[in-house]
Amino acid sequence: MTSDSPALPTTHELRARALAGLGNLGVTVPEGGDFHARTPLTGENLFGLQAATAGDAEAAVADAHAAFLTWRSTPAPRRGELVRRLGELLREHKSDLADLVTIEAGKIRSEALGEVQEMIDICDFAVGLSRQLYGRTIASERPGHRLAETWHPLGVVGVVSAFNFPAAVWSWNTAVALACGDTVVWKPSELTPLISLACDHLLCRAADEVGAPRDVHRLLLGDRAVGERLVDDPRVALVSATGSTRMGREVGPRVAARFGRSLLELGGNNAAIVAPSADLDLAVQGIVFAAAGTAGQRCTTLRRLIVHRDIAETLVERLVAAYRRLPIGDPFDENTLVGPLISTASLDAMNSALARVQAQGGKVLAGGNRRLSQAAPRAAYAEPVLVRVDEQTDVVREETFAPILYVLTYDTLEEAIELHNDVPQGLSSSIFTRDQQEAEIFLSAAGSDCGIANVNIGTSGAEIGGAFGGEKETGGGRESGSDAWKAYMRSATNTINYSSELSLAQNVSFL
Ligand code: UN1
Repeated sequence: MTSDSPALPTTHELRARALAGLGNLGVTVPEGGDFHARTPLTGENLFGLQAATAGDAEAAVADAHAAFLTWRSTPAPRRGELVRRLGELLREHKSDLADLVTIEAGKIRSEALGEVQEMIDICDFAVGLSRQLYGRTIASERPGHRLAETWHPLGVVGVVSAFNFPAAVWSWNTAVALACGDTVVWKPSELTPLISLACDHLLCRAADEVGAPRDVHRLLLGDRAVGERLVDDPRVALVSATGSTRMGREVGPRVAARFGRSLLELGGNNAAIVAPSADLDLAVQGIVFAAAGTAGQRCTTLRRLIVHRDIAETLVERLVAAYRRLPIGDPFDENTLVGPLISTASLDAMNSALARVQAQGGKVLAGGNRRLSQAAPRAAYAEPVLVRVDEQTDVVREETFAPILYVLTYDTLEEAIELHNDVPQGLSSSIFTRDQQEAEIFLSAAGSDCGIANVNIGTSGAEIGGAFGGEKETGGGRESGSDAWKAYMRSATNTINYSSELSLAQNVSFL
């Protein structure tokens, strides 16, 4: 079904806006190839770019490895100066960077600016981190001995990122990896080359300005084959990959087969429990942002709502009203809250999930229509959809990367937590309640099994200060804040004998 058409900028206008933004950033676009930058706002191509060849990938890893040999011995606080300069440049160019995020990923202005802010925040964090790469000193069992732990850089980090956070997820990895003394080769999503060129350019500029080796960062635009080279190259010490569980299932074993490390941020199927005591005003706002924000295309998007039977009718009524009022359309329009899906393939996946869940007894309560603009038939604007389901069928247990929120009901908290955890993914979760006991049970070992568990706030929109990542098929990785930096370093345990005796541990005597 289709509904009224949104007024949209033309591809020509978007091309001009992208070129103006790139111009302000000082980026020269390597136009002319058959690797296309495109925009989901109209679904059309913007320019042809040059993709990296196998030879480019080989050279990028070799150069980044050579740079690593210098960078690893640069004092960490000096390395932090590079990240500080990057943060300053991101602040200066916030608006142009946000434009590119909107043009390529379709985010509304406020979320696109938020994405750049997330980059600035992680730079600030990593600058501080560059003076806090602490190891422990451990009490030795032997007299005249000291036992200590030292953290060293790992090597080249291969960053494979997704379209939905085309810049922020790169920055979580890159700012932290650089502070830790690693160098980075980045393979961004094929769907977001322009923002990638802009980030790479600002980082190269920062490197020149602070006198860091230029090859601390290399960008490889290209398709899956380019990413595969990073996965299989033994010089790439860590592969940090964000994407689908299907992708992670291939990357993880391939990297492990060569004894490399991987850090995986894969699919989520995030749920919120809404208890009878919940503040419903707060819950409705939190739910609608988490489920319909970013057109349902965050890993942290709320996909399942588990509502207590006593309040289900009231809450659903309020959600239906909120869904009917959601402004959908041009993400550059200040009033829009829901921009386009990334592609018509995403819309097809959404429609197919909806058809399947309806065949399994699901009832659409609001939304679900395509908004078609005659001027942009290749764009995929869709109404976020609320679907009532009686049980957690296979469709509900899958991650469909689109704004579908399944609503389930429960009677006891135990049952709610069981439903909550009964999916293969384990990224983010939340409970809306005013009952402290319920909140604490949800946060306890017997509660949510996710890497992120929140109270009275939605599942999406995490701050950079905490570690970000999830369990089960989400892949187990932790990025961003807290001590996620340890994934980008290796530790060495040092035993130092400052006595004049050779004493053996475990009271062993020899000679
Ligand atoms: C992602 O969707 O890949 O917590 C990352 C959030 C954002 C990051 C999402 N800070 O929603």
